[in-house]
This record gives sequence, structure tokens and C-alpha cells, in this order.
Amino acid sequence: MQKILIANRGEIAMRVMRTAKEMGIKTVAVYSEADRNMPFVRYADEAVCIGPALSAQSYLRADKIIEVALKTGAEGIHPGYGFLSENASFSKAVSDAGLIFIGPSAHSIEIMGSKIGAKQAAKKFNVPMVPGTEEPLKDIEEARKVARSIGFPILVKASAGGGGKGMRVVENEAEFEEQIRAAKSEALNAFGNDDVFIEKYVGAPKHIEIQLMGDQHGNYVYLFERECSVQRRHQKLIEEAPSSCLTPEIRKAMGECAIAAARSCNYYGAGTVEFLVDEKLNFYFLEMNTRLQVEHCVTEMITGIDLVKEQINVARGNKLSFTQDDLKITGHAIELRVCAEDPFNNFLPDTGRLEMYQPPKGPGIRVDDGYEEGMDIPIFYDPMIAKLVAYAATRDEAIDRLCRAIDEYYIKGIQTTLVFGKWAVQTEPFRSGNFDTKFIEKYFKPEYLYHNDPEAEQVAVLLSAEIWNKDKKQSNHAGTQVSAVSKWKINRA
Ligand code: MV4
Repeated sequence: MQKILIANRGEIAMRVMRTAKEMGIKTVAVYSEADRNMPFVRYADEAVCIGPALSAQSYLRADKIIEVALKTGAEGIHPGYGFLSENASFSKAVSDAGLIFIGPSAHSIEIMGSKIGAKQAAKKFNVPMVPGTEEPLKDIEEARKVARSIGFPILVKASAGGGGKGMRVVENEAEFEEQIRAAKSEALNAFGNDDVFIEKYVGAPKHIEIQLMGDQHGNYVYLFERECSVQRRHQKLIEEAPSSCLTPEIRKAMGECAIAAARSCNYYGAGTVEFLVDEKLNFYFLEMNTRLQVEHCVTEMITGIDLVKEQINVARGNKLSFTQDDLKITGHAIELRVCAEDPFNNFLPDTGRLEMYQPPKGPGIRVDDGYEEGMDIPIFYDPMIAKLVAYAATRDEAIDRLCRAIDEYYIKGIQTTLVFGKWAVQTEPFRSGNFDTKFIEKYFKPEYLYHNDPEAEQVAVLLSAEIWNKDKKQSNHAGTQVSAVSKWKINRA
């Protein structure tokens, strides 16, 4: 492959093109009308507008994207994450057009896209699962029997699920039937498929996932874990590698199970196997994500592996360029997703203009971003504007470094998750590693952020200086005038 097309936008399009450039591969960007001034459009060697702002009319137009690839002479397509990245028909259409899909086969995507299919495949390889069913529920009475034998609370899950949709906790038998119906109707609405299954409900688990890579010759490696327990509405906010709670033995066992799950569908490319981990460190297979994930960067930092480079390498048909024995964890990396969301107001998406934008710099800091100062954040896409990654020798140093970088990060014009991140990593549960997927719901209150908001602090300092000076003038004292030094000047009429 001498030239690839990136079927995505923003920071991940930049991320993929940077590696392509290092590999001497030319790049083609496709973009929507809303994105014509984005950095990724300029960064690409060629860029083609594929339609209006709405994703359905641009970034989801498989036919148009393949047409552009053929026209520009691109030999491969990298889908990034989201959009068409886990669309089996797209993977197949790309291959059928004589192009290389830089990702797994349609077959693997299809199996892992169904949670029931994934469980059935992985079970054959003795991957541990939460007690439950591996078939779609047919008969309520039979399901009731299974639920009774598992014991309440149980969780009803949609097979086609994602983002927690079609998922219902059932506390007792009385509400069983009602919740099954609710989950089925929600699943049908969201995914056009109402297959559901049940599992024992694990109360406050950690979410730990294993990064793996496979080539087209049956070789596999696992690149250790990422701890992603700090989430809100199934949206991850903070991810780190390694997890502070795993032992080398459990890490190895999880890595080997992840590879078994991948082998069960002849997987190749980069993939992630998600596990629930309970307080006794029992781990259970949840699902497999068949894409490069947002949080892949923390794995890159601790392994020194460029995952995009390796994706391209195996897509070309080459063997993996390293073995399990070549891999080792060095240091600790923490990522904060910088989203245009208002943590003071229920994390509601905040759109507007990036009036000022200065990312942090210096030792151990990686910022993968996609916007520049002066740009509008469009309402059409994901609110994530950047990923801030801090890397250091130890977890404590990585936390301190992340806080320093958050203080340096200067964004004006929109609310972001930066202040939330600084608060979160300094809490006792986060520092000690003793937290789970209920972290935000257990510990977070918006008022905790006021003390952490540098802008609010500056405004307070400025206002008190103003009041002091005004008082002096009114009382006709010839005292010293106080002036607060700040980037945020108070404009007077
Ligand atoms: C669970 C669970 C507890 N018990 N399964 C959430 C989304 C989907 N990927 C699976 N999820 C869960 N499955 C059992 N048997 C709790 C969750 C869950 C969760 C999992 C990972 C990260 C955050 C979560 C937040 C709420 C619920």
C-alpha cells in the first residue's frame, strides 16, 4: 500500500495519517461540508468532500467513500473508530472492491457484533463468563427458571446492544417479565433486533479490557490491559494502563483468554476484549470490540508499539513484527478525554467556538487533538475534542503530570471535561486505585469542581482586587492600587 484513505474525521484521522506519513504512505481524507476547515483536511495529501454535515450523508456513505478510494488510487481504507469501523458490510464491500480494509474481516465483525454470537464463540475456548444464558430468550417461563437458578439481581442484555441500550437490571422475580419486555422493545427500537439474554448482575465491577493484535497467519499477542472504570452513561472519561489492581498472573490469564476469544473468530488486526472484574479479581468476558479504540494511546505509551503501524502491517498480509516475549510494560499512562461537555451541568454537550485553545506541552505529555483555536465545534459529531495523555515512570507521577498538563491546557469559549479530570484523579479512591464503574455516581458532585476551576478562581481574584481599589477611591485614601495579573482581563466600559 502506497496510499490509504481515512474514512473518519478529527483527532483519529490525524492520528492515522501521522503514522502513514512516517511509513511513507500517502493519505486521502474524506470530509463533510461542516469539516472543510479542519486540520485533518489540510494534513492529508488529498482531500475530497463527500457530502453534507449529517453523518448519514457523509461519513456513513460507504458507497461514496469506496468510490473516492478507487478514484484517487488509494489501496486501503482505515475506518478509525465509530462511523463504519464495526460495520461488517463495509469491511466486505471494501474487499469486494479490490481494496484492503485496515481492520478485521467481515466474518469476525459479524460474530463479535452479536453479544450472543461472541459468547457462543468464546465459550468453546473456555473463556470465563458471568453465569447466564448463551441463547436468545424464547420462552418467559424457561427464562424465569434460569433466572431463579442464577439468583437475583440479574441483568437482561440486548444481543445487538451497545452503550447500555436494551440493558435492564432485574431486582426480583416480580418485575422479571416486565423488564424483559422493556429490554426487548428498547432493543428492537434501537437495533432492529430484539434478541436478549440474561446474566447474573455483577454489582460494582471494574471495567478492564485487553488490547490484542493478530495477523493473517494465526499469530496473536496481547498488549496488556487498560482500566476504563471512570465512565458516565457508558462513555469513558479516564483510561489508564496498566491497571493498578491486576497481578502479573491475572494479567497473563486475561491476556490468554482475550487471545482465545480472538482465535474463536479467526480474528486479525487490532482488537479489544472487555472484561468485568469483581472485587475478588474474578474476571468475566463481556464482549469484543473489533476496532482501534479511542484509548489505544495509553497502550502505545506503556509498550512503545505504534498500533496503527502494526494494523497497516498486518493488513498488508505481513506477520506481526513482534512476539509476546518482546512485549513488556514500561511506566504508566493515563488518558483524559477532553470533551465539549459541561461537567457543572450533567455533562451536557456544549457547542460553540474555541475562542482560545492552547494544549499543554512538555515531558511525558501527548495530546491527540483535531481542532484549532478559532474553530466552531460542530453539533453533528462526537463531543470529544482531544485526548490528553500523561506518561511517567509510576502511576503517582503520571497523575501529577496529568494535573500539571490540565493546568496548562487553556480552552476558552466552551466548557470541557478538563476540570472534572483534575478533580477525579486527585480523589482518594482514584489515587488508591480502589474504584469501580460506579466511581462518578458514588463520589462526584458538581460543586466539588468550583475549587478546581482556574477560571473561576481568577475571576474571584480579579473581583476582589476591583472591590478593594474601588473602596480605596471612595474613601479618598491614597493607598496602593492592587492589580491582579491575569490572562482574563476585566473589560471596563
Ligand atoms: C454487566 C454489568 C454487570 N453484570 N454485566 C455495560 C455495557 C455493556 N458493555 C456491559 N455492561 C455491563 N455489563 C453483568 N453481568 C455491568 C455493566 C456496566 C458497565 C460495564 C462496564 C463499564 C461500565 C458499566 C456501567 C454500567 C454497567
